[in-house]
Amino acid sequence: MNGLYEERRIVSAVWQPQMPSYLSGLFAHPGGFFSSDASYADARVVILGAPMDWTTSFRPGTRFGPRKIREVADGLEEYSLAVGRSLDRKSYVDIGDLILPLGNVEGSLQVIEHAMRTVVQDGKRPLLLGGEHLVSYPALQAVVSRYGGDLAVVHLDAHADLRDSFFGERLSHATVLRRICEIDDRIEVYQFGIRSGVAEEVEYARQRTHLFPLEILDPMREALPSLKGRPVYLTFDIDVVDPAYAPGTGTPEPGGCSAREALAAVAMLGQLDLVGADLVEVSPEDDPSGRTAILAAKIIRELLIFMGNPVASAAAGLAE
Ligand SMILES: [Mn+2]
Repeated sequence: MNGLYEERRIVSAVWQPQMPSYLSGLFAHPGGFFSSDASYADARVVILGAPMDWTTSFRPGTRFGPRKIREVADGLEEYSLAVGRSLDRKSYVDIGDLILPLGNVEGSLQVIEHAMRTVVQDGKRPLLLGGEHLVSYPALQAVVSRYGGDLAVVHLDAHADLRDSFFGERLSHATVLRRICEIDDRIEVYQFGIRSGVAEEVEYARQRTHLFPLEILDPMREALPSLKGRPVYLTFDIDVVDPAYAPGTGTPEPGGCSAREALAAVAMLGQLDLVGADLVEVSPEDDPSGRTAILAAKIIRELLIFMGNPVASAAAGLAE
């Protein structure tokens, strides 16, 4: 540690996110991920939390994800050996968690979309902390409103999330990628690491997405070069990682990648123009060790380095 730990705590006690008035009424819990030095006006990347778990089908608890990820981030260094670069604390700001109407799915999605749309229209790159995976749907609605059909979506997950409905609900964390596909027919969706789904989803994927089952690194090496130069949105479900490394999630699925492979995958994404990203499904109550949230925080750190500074991507190949 380099003295930063104490500095962070002091800063987070007095720090104000300096949100513009058109956003400030939407947020509770001031942010403070890695104690950024930027104001909202100056930041290139904007971190925000969506503490929602209203449609979680198995173990609830992802509403506590954003808070836990911030808490454990205090234990990480600012420098990434995989990237060969430090966080630029002037490049990002953490504006805290959205105030969402408890149990109200559509109302919550509206709040998330409004906040994300505002951030994107302000020319910034959002980094959304879930929450359950359904939060990615309004996030993508907002991002598509700016980038249109040229957008590609990279989806890392144990689950295909392509059902048309789940227990009668069209808005569910089990249908979220299906809803995203429906926003605009031109959006290309690349799914990696998928190891759970039903036949209906695989059939839909054949028609509509690029689905790569089980593995992440080899298919990413194959598919990502074609995405260079295009705007890319990343949706990272922590349950793509094996429950041995990331037990703190609501619907764990054995047979996933290691933490190291997940970080190597993130490093590869640094080659792309990430215009927005989310990290979802961290459920701290299921993991007293905290390792899931620590992995999530490290992934966020790497994403911040890439998204905060486009030059950083040049070093990304090192980590493969
Ligand atoms: Mn999942």
